[in-house]
Amino acid sequence: MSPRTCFVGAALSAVAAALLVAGTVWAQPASPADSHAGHAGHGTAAPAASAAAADLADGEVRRIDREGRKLTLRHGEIRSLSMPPMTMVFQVADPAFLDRVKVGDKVRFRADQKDGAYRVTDLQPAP
Ligand SMILES: [Cu+2]
Repeated sequence: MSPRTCFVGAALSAVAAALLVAGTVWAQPASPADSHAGHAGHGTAAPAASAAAADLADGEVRRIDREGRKLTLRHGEIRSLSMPPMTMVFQVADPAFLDRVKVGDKVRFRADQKDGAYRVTDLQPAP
């Protein structure tokens, strides 16, 4: 009686072990596939989001030149222009931008390069 019970117990634990192994084997291909899908999702979502965010650079207003229609900004990286953080003078596409901000304001802005000069094409208060 006792050996038989033992055998059944061993058989059960063998089955359990097999299921455990099977479960592991089953789980193995599933989780890389899942994380892959997760990465793929990130891969499509992140560039779109960062492309939109990359357009807008961070800046802080250092100087406003209304007559010259210029704005001095200390800015973070401007990816669209491949420009590292620095303080520099920008022309503004619309002089009205200069009325929206004051020295010391944190802003988000878009800039392009036209005829060798850098120009702010969009300016908004930083969120
Ligand atoms: Cu710059």
